[in-house]
Amino acid sequence: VRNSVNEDLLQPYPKSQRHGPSHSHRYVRDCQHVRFGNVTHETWRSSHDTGLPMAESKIFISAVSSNSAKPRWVTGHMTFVNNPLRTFSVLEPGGPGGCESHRRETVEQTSRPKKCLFAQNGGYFSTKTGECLGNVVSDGTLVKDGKGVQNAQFGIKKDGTLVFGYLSEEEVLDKVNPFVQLVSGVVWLLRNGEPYINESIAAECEETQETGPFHRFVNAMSARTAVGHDAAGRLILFHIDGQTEIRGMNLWEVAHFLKEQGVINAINLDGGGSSTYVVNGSLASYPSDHSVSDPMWRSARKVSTVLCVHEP
Ligand code: M6P
Repeated sequence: VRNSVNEDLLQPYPKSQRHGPSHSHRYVRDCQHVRFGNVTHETWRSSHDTGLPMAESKIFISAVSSNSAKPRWVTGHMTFVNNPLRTFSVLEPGGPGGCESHRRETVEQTSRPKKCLFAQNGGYFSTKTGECLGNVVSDGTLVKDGKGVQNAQFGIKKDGTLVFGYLSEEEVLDKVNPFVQLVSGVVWLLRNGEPYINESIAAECEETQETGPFHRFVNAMSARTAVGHDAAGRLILFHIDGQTEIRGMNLWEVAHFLKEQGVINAINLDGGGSSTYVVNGSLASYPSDHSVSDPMWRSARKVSTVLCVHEP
């Protein structure tokens, strides 16, 4: 999500799509490859070994080479979370009630009262109104109902199952094994270990022409964040620094990077100037937004929901 210049480049929601799905869940289900049957999401049992440290944060500086160009250096973090049912929360901006009041807050501010050891920005929001977009379930409470929006979702169910993909409204509102955490992204990056970007473009986007804003959103180099899981059922938070069209990765590069690191399913979350990584309440990334008073300095953007790793 960007502020002013080139407003649409990292804004994945065309105006017509900001208040609901462009396709019905039925469409998403019917148009996917037959090998997936009727199921439009993937599930994985989360790790719940309490003997392991709750999480590990790793820093990388990696070369990304796209075809002919000189390799670019990209910096970021991967956070590996054990027992995510107990140690991971989706937080509303600025605390409970933040989605209802369309609040925006820095990741540092949102993460402090909850004592998050690691935190990063999460879901998309309206840059005009501050509204949390899509579905949000925070610690067992549905605080934002996306009304069947067909964007890539990540959630954890009450029994610890990790869920990635497209959900019907009934699945979002399931009472038998309800979601205890749920957040909406844009683009399902990896499905069962393979890039699912072209399928996501078809499922999430009404712009079918090659040069539409959604393709620009996917192909733009930028700061990015994502959430996924590995074979052990660890939750994996991904963050990279960047600057839209200058530094960072496009979504294909993110998907390949995650695949190489053993990630099985992953969805893309808000990026660009929103991309922020916080350790113990302090900024640990290089945000791309320029300070308003002097563009020499960079400042962390006030964002919407936060992914938080905390003590059980
Ligand atoms: C605007 C300004 C810049 C910022 C850019 C980021 O141009 O606020 O300081 O770097 O937006 O936009 P995005 O989030 O799309 O990367």
